[in-house]
Amino acid sequence: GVSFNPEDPFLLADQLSEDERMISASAAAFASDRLLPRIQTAYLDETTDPEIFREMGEAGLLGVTIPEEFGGIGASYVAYGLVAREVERVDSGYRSMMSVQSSLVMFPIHAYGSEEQKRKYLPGLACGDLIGCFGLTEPDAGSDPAGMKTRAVRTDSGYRLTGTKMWISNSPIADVFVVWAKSEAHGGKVRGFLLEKGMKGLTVPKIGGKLSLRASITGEIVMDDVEVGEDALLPGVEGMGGPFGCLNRARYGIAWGVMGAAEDCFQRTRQYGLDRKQFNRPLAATQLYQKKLADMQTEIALGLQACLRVGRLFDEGRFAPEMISLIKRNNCGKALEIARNARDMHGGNGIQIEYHVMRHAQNLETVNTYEGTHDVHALILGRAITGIPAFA
Ligand code: TGC
Ligand code: FAD
Repeated sequence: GVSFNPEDPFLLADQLSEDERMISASAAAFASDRLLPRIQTAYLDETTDPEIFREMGEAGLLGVTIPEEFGGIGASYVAYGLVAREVERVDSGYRSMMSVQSSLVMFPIHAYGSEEQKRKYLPGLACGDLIGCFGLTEPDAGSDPAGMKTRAVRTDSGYRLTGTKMWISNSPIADVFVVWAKSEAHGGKVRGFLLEKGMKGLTVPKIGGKLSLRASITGEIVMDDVEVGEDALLPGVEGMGGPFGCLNRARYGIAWGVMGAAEDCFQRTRQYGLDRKQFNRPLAATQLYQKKLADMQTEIALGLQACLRVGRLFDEGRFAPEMISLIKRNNCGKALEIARNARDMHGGNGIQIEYHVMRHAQNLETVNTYEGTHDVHALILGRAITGIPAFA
């Protein structure tokens, strides 16, 4: 037999390739050396250091699935998930910065872009010299992005874009904008456009006052007759399948990422329970505390194993979007519950920044909502189960 490892109950590490283990270890080292020391101040002050992108790029953490010729490392989707898990162990906001750049900006440029667009943007995005953002959501189109109002109309030399995108991660500090709009010239179908910082008519106000994900900057993308050339159009995709193809990847990464946040909560709570005494014994000696730890460990072990399974299917090209809805929904909901319990199990200390658990819980409120809310993913699964779409 083997001895049971409470931090890796199903021997997940055994199921990874040598490359995947190496990438995971280097992401873990980066997260603890470079991200952890900054997070408390960044979170309290609601500041995002744009330099983090360059540091992530240097560490090889941006666009890991993108081929080497464009600056990536051509790694597996399992490796990408492992990176998300390690980064989110520190903070969901840092993982957000990484996953938007990798899955929502580099992926569509690589998958739907022209050769010229790939050469122009991907290497800079991979090394973090360029920061990207992804504009799908609008003030009146969140869960129903097909209801977007942003329009592209043809001009002599390209397109003119008008509309407002809302809740956009990275937008105030972005150099490259992947924006989705209904294009008159394409029968009103949704098309992707690449905008650049400084274009006339383009403004990116920051959304302040967030009580969640405070280390990741969020803003709007306001397009007031922004004129772009024909070369700004992503030629390779038409319709909502374009943005959804990106979301599949980001949602998959989030399913791994939130398990990292949950693991951090679990490990901190286990240690706290061993150290803290009440009634002359460690909290961890009580049945209730142990039961809660066992519940946490169980959900994390099951959640990670499910991520690995979907990741392998992803790498084999055998995934269905519903599989991703299942793990995104389950793992976000479970991680949020774990973080809230961890907060409770820390007593009064649990509300303090130094104990980390309440920050995770606050962050996970956002993660449970973005990239398709918990309930929207239930409806995606419900449609697959019954054959009846219940959205509208
Ligand atoms: P529906 O009729 O289902 O589909 C329309 C077209 O899209 C195709 N499609 C997909 N393709 C690939 N992958 C998927 N997952 C796809 N889902 C749908 C579908 O085949 C169809 O294609 P075609 O060619 O037949 O037209 O569309 P619907 O409008 O009824 O969709 C409903 C619903 C609820 C499923 C969808 O709208 C949805 O997923 N809503 C949630 C919105 C969302 O997730 N937004 C995320 C914004 S980005 C973000 O939050 C970034 S945060 C990042 C960070 O900081 O980490
Ligand atoms: P709504 O769609 O208005 O939903 C409100 C509530 O109604 C939810 O509980 C929802 O589940 C429920 N609901 C909605 N429709 C139904 C239905 N048919 N049946 C039952 N219940 C329903 N978007 C981007 O494009 N790019 C980004 O980079 C990005 N980053 C983000 C960063 C942060 C910090 C946040 C908070 C959001 C970000 N988003 C981004 C937007 C995010 O994807 C949306 O917030 C999300 O899709 C939900 O949309 P909404 O906020 O409009 O909520």
